Amino acid sequence: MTNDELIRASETLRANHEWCIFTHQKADGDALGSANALYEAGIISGHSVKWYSPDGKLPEGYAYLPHFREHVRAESHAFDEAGVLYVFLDCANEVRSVKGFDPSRNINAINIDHHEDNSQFARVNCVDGRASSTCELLYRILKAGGWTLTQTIAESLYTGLFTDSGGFSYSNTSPLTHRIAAELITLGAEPARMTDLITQNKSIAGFHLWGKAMSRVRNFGEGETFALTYLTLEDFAETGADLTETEGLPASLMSLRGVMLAVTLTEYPGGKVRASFRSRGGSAVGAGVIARLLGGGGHERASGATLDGPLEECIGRVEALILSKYHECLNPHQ
Ligand SMILES: [Mn+2]
Repeated sequence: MTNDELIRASETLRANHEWCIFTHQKADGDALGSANALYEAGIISGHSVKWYSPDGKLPEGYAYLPHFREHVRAESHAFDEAGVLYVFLDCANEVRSVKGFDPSRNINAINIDHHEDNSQFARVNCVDGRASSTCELLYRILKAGGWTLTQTIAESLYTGLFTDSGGFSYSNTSPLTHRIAAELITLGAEPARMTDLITQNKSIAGFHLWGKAMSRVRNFGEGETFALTYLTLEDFAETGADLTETEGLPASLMSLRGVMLAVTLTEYPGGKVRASFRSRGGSAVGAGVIARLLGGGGHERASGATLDGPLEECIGRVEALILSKYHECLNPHQ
């Protein structure tokens, strides 16, 4: 990502008075952090800002973000308002967000993202697959363009840096990630307070839901170890937890000793099953590869795919796919 590209993104934002921000389905800390940071930056510099996503409910733990309550649910959008800039944050493609965006229409849109498999769907694409998070990239855009950075903006950006890098622990954590974190701390994003806000806020229902998933984790595979767990609609009904409370669960499976790849399957209302994959560096089978084979996508070590149920069938299918891909990697010439 060159400085010219960062400036171009900043100028695109500056040149448009009205912004419509879009985040992806099942928004995470990075999507929410970047949306809130940009929302705040827009408001204080006199822009008119709206924020849409397909989510009916956002993870309540992030309610400390300044514009959390301004989020509007939208199934689809016309994308035809004159003078409006459509801003996609943390979306690898337009399908992950509100429906109705047609890349062939040359819509006035900017795509700010850090997924390696981003489809470059907007008129202006500011995509850096090496950035730890969309928040890291957004910080660089705002900084390059000389935007005012407040404590509130710093806390929003810190949220995405922290969550997408696993608390500065994943392989996407670079010296730049730490340098930006340091600048955000200087602006008032206090690490201990932020860690409390981000991680120490599970609901008791969510805790019980995690307990169900944890109690069912099982290992499979030989030579290399894989882990799998699942959650049913019944689990949500019994615990009173909602779908937002699974955030962080797929990553937590990687704390199992020796596990190279882990999958969490979650039953959704309506019959779909969401598969979330995490893998360790050096794993013969990467999370990204498996998700793409199932029609999904994401990062090399953190990815997901939406499958057609029933759940039981998905469990068998995913397990078989991981094992066959693993054997293929071991014996590439067969
Ligand atoms: Mn992200």
